[in-house]
Amino acid sequence: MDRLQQTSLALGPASGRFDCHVVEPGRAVPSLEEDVREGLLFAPRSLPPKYFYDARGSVLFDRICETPEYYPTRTEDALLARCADAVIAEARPDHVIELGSGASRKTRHLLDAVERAGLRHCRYWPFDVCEPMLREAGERLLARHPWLRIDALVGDYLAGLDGLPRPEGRRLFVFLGSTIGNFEPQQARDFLAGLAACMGGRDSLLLGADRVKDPSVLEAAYNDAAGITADFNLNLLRVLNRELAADFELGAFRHRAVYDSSLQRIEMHLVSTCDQVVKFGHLGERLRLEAEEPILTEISRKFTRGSLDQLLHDAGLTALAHHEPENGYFSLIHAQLSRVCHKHPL
Ligand code: SAH
Ligand code: AVI
Repeated sequence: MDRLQQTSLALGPASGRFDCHVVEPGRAVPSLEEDVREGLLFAPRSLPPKYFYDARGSVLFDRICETPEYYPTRTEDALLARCADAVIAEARPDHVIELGSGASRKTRHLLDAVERAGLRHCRYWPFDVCEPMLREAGERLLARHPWLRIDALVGDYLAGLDGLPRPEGRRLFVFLGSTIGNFEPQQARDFLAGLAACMGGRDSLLLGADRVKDPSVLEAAYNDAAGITADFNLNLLRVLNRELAADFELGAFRHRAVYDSSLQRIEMHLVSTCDQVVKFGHLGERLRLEAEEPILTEISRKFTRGSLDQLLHDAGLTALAHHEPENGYFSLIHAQLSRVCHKHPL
């Protein structure tokens, strides 16, 4: 806990069971201002997806998960319900550490399984960039699991994982939702290798990853009829307006999400609908956009069983179990360090 700084706590009755800590960055990461200067002011324009997740963006993502088109959450939820007992029986965790935990809704299956396995001493450590969502999710989980203790971690996992707590005992790391797909290939390998470097021989990782499938299913998932994904995408411009005193007109942009079959990824853009100039008050900069000019706001890579095995292998991890539904829409992989896997199974 030495590298963690504790923040004040505003939870009600369950406050004795909830703490919130700031995870100090292990290495410097670009600020929003730097990302805008590097990525947005010059074509091809792009921004990292982490800026979606202010309080409003996190709620919008939670609503995306409820849309009929966005199958990943429902599919992973059903898979977890089915395999949580097996994962917990194998991992026997003293700590569950979840990266990019968001609303932690699917995590309830793991915590239910922890309870059924009689491991009520197990602590939950959700790690996310969005503190309001950590607190809201924490309240919900504490109400559901009266035995649970939560140590929420606020920070940016792209700043490295060295600042993560290293509590004694067996740790189950969890990275759900196919958030790994929002990383470029090298970034995904480095991220998982960094995670592997934090793991000991008795620790394991549960990784959720979306699979390659019919492009029409994929494109529908990122173009829901109710327009919630479009709102989520446009929310990025609200973040820029608020944080950098920019003057983006949200009505002058259109949401676009298309599947690139050769790169096996959804690409999400904000497209300027006219020639326009946007001012950044805090930067003293102007952004000139032509009609139809795109800003890449997110990639969402889709995997095959083979590409997932390769990714894990490159990061020094080996699958202990690979869970998937009959239609092969999603993978949940329980993995361990490769160097201990053959010698000492969990
Ligand atoms: N795991 C949840 C949420 C997925 S959405 C699920 O499966 O439904 C992605 C989550 O990752 C969001 O909660 C977002 O706030 C968080 N996130 C994105 N970039 C992050 C970063 N760089 N550091 C920490 N958390 C991040
Ligand atoms: C968090 N992440 C895995 C989501 C995805 O599917 O790539 C984010 C998202 N973007 C639009 N819809 C959902």
